[in-house]
Amino acid sequence: MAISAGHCRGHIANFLKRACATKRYNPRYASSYEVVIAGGGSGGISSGARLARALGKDKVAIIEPSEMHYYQPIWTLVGAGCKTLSESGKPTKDVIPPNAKWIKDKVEEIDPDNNSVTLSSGEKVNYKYLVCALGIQLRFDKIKGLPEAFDTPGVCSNFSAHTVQKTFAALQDFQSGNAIFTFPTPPLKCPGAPQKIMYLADEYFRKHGKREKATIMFNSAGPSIFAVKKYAESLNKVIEQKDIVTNFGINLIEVKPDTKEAVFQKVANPDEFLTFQYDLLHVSPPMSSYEVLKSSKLADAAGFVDVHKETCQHKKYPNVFALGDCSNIPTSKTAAAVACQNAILASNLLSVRDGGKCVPKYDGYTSCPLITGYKSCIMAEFDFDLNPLETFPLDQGKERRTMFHMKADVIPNLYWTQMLKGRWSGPRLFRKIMHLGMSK
Ligand code: FAD
Ligand code: UQ1
Repeated sequence: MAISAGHCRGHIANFLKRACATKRYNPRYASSYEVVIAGGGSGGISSGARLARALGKDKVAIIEPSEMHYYQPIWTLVGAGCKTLSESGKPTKDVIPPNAKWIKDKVEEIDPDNNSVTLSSGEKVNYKYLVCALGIQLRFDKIKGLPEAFDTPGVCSNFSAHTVQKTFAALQDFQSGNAIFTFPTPPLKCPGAPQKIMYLADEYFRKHGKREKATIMFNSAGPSIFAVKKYAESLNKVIEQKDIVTNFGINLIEVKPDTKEAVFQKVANPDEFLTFQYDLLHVSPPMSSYEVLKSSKLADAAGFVDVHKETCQHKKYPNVFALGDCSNIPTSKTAAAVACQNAILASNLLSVRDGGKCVPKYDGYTSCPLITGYKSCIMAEFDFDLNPLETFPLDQGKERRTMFHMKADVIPNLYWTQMLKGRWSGPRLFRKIMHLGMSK
């Protein structure tokens, strides 16, 4: 069949019409910003606030699909019944920095060779600088039977806004039997969170006269209670005092809600399985990087954004930066780490923009306020080498009431009023003052 020029033009016109209908190929639907931030959680908002302040109106766009911004660290206390889910969040519109533009959509594709990202709507957003702050993905779906088990009593998780309120209900409903708290194979955010809720459950059961009828178990895929020796020693004492059973090196792989059984696989011997009856099951799920990162050229072999650990700058794309849970910075994934990283990232990005260099400043500071009861907390703070890097001139390896108030009241306030406004860079300055300049 002969193909005429008119025939071809018709096809092209039809193709363009269809493409425009989906916005995907229509240049009218491409926008451009000096800085694009993928993700409006702790890292995206705090670094966005600094960059938008420095660069002025509409130079910074933050791409975030959620209507609500949550302060996840307080979910431990929501699960324990002493804070509410609604007080853990604020509408995203209220935390977007004044000079920044909120793009309420999801990043579907990142193309660092062409300095653009594509949204779910099909729209392209071009950038000069990209900040990746996408967080880490919860993989409840990786545990057979778990998504369905969440619809049954006693199965809960502090890790998500959808499941955290079930935790307190499970503590209240529990009468006797096994209360199991799991810890997954890394990576995970806040590696202290799986055990904090267990200590709170212990105290709750004691207060309500049901501790003697309970066996509390920490079933962990890890080899020990905590990676930093100083805090592990303190936590082992807490575990002994509270009469908690620990089973290390076992990983939750299946939940059978009909028979109330949890199946674990031995990490060292994957052919061996252990099944426990549960009356309460608190699950800390496995986690992974998001597909959008895994499939991009920004990822390392594990799927996390491959950045220099002391500068937050990408190893191959100098106009790309990352912070927080989506980065491969080898420190414990926490909001406390993000507090330091957001300041370092912003000053390095602005320096590169002005033709300067990145300054290697980040020492890996991270913190895990290890709540051990309704009024006690061990304030763990440490660096890349797992050496304690403590703010206060007292032994932070001890359980303290003051540290509980820091965690429950002072730090949340610091987060909302300072960190999200780009005015909190972590406690380094306080540490120096309190140690009379003798600390790192
Ligand atoms: P997030 O704050 O999770 O933000 C990521 C954002 O990216 C989200 O808003 C998400 O909607 C968005 N996003 C995802 N995919 C896309 C996409 N495709 N396109 C656009 N946007 C997208 N930290 C502490 O410091 N101390 C603690 O005591 C503590 N306790 C914790 C307890 C629990 C139960 C949990 C769950 C976390 C805790 N954390 C704690 C960890 C802390 O909350 C995280 O480390 C921190 O929020 C990381 O910030 P982020 O910006 O990297 O990720
Ligand atoms: C911190 O700076 C921070 O960011 C706001 C947290 O996020 C939740 C923390 O948990 C901690 C512990 C810190 C460190 C601050 C102090 C005062 C020790």
